[in-house]
Amino acid sequence: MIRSTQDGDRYELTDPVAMPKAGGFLWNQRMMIQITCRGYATAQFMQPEPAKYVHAPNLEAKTFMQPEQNYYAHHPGRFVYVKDEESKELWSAPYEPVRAKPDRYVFSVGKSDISWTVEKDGLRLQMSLLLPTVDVAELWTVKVTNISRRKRKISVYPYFPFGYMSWMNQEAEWNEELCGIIASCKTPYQKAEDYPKTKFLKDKTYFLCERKPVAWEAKQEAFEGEGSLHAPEALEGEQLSSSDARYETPTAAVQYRVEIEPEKTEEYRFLLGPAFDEVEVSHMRKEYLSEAGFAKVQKEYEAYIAAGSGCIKIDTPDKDLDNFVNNWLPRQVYYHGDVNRLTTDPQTRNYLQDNMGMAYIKPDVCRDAILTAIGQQEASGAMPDGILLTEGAELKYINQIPHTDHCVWLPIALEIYLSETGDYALLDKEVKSMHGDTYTVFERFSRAMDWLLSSKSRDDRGLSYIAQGDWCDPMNMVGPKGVGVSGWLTVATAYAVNLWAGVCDQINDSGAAKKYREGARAVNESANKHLWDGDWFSRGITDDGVTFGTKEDKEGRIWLNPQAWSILGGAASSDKLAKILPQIDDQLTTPYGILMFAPPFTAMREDVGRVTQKYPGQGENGSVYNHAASFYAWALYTINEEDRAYSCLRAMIAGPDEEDLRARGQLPVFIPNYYRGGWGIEKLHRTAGRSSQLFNTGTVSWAYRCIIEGLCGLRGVKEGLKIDPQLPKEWNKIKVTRQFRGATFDVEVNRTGVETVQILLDEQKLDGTIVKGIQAGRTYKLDVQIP
Ligand code: CEZ
Repeated sequence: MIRSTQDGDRYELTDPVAMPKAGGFLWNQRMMIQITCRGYATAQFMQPEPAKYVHAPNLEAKTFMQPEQNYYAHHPGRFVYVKDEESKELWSAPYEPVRAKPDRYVFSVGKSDISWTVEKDGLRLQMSLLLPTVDVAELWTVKVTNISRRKRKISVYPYFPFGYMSWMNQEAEWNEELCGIIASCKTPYQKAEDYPKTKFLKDKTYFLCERKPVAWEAKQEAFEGEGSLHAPEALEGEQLSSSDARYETPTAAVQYRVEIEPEKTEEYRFLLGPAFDEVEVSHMRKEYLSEAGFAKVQKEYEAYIAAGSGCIKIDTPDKDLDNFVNNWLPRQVYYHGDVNRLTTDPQTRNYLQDNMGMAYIKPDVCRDAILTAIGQQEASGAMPDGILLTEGAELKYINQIPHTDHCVWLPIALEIYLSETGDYALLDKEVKSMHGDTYTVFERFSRAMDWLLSSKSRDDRGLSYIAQGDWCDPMNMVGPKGVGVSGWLTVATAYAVNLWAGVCDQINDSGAAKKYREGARAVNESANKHLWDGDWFSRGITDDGVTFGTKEDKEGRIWLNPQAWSILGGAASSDKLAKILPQIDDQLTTPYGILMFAPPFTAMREDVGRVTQKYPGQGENGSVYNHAASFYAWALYTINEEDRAYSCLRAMIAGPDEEDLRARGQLPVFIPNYYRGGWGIEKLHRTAGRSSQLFNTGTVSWAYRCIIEGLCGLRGVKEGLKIDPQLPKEWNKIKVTRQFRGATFDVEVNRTGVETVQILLDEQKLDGTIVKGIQAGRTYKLDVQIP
């Protein structure tokens, strides 16, 4: 049903029915597209706010990317109908809208293109999608090959519906000069003050054909007629009616009538995208719509993706893990760090975590992001809810709701950046904020930590206020009165402040280090005093003084985050750890990963908030929320729990067995933000494991870190590279190639009878476990023996 090819850099699905929502995604800095194996697509571009050039057929609400999106017959998609002009038989590729069973079907997701091969009744149809690196456009190739032994008379109809573009003004028509269908609209608005913003929007959508078709439809109604998408009326006749759309739903369908000899192929190229005016359309056509133009884009885009191929290649007993880590995980990290989920105001925590992963791919991007973020630090030392990335950007949606955790992510991102680069000079850089004050990076971080420790952020007991949310966005009703506290944020504060103390140590500021360590110690003491529930840490205390996430709770009894971060921040002593870990094994572990909490809520808890209203087992309501699981995996590596860490990480990747793949419904080409929980719960068990299909997730930076610094144990420290592999017990050997500070490390790790880790560096015994004095450009050979 699925297979990987060529060193795992493509995944192929050979059945359009087994995993209907499985898909792939491509992006560049101005757009992204997610497309399913059956041809449904969701695309958006930045102008600079996210916008669409292809729409749903009804009025759409503007929102962030949704999990488990539903697809329906008229959902935007990219399709090609094929009609046998002799038998009048009709089918379509990739699979929708006709849903005729193909004789052969391959959906193939590559890192820089997505393609399909569909065979039916002696014809082979190939479709493939490319994106340019900078411009917003889809480059489509469609090839039809006669694989039967007789000459065939067929019509080929690419069908790229535009949807309901606007309730104010929309139309579409064939443009002879541009050789394509051009649709135009006015982006709807109501406030007069919004008019200037709409003036320069790309309100045209074009579908251009390299080869002129015999006919077309620009009006959706004319295409479907009294038929349906399974059998559009327009395809019954000999020729499409060459309609236009005048305040009617626009579409793009074109017809090629061809006679093909056996073994012959007809090849077509198309361009789909948004434009401001016809001049721009014409420019896009010249630039891209040719064989040479496509070939150039393919090369450039491959190079763009290759620039994000990361810093590690592994060869382990787990080949599926290798495929994922060597090809797909860095790609997903790169996507996050390069385009910030295509928002102009990413949530501060997302921005910092998405960019911290870039420390392994393009460290300068991480550095710039840290500077951009602290350039928006408030005068109090607090961090805002979102980081504004373009001029005129505003804090929207969730960023208008006060969350109290944003400072925590600063030292986390910084630590990773410093480990990877050793660039401690960054700390001395002066940063003038958007509010006008100037401090060095060091001072800004200290101010952020001071804020976390101050009485503005903590109550008399020393616990951290939650306001209307912490890392868990929808936990919005624990502390709206300003009293409720977050158990997670309390232990996370200790982690952040401790990390910062560690940085202070590295620059020999022992006074500051002492102060912050003492701060963290006090926080941990408060956590232990007020949040320890006997076998685990509770999740918080509400405005009304009710502690939740405790043994007494029937729902939301044990939460993963307070446990994971009590390990990271030091609140959990070894006695407590010995109690916590088995509880996580028993209560939170499922075949699809570790749950964010359990059991899921089945009814609103007004003192916790809308997280309890999400569908049980979905989203933050007790799913395998991979972001939370990735914190836990990292925490496990910090205490040498390599087996638990590996299984936690491994469960984030769909497959390899078929049953698992079917349950998840997703190809192992990205980690989704969640897999449904509810495993073992009567009404929820059937859907347990199902993927959200949402590739926007803070998980990936942490997962990549876990592989590099945890599993492979190749972690940067100020003086060099520290070697401390943590292979799962059943593994005896791995090979790794690691890029680090400009040098290459070829590493072989073997489990032998040694008592402590033994390291040979270029065949010489290494003193200790740190390779120092690394020279960029050199290749080092490391032979590591582990107990
Ligand atoms: O959003 C993510 C956030 O982008 O959820 C995480 C949070 O840490 C990330 O910053 C955990 O809450 O209900 C909501 O508002 C949700 O919280 C979503 O917005 C959620 C989505 O899954 C987006 O990817």
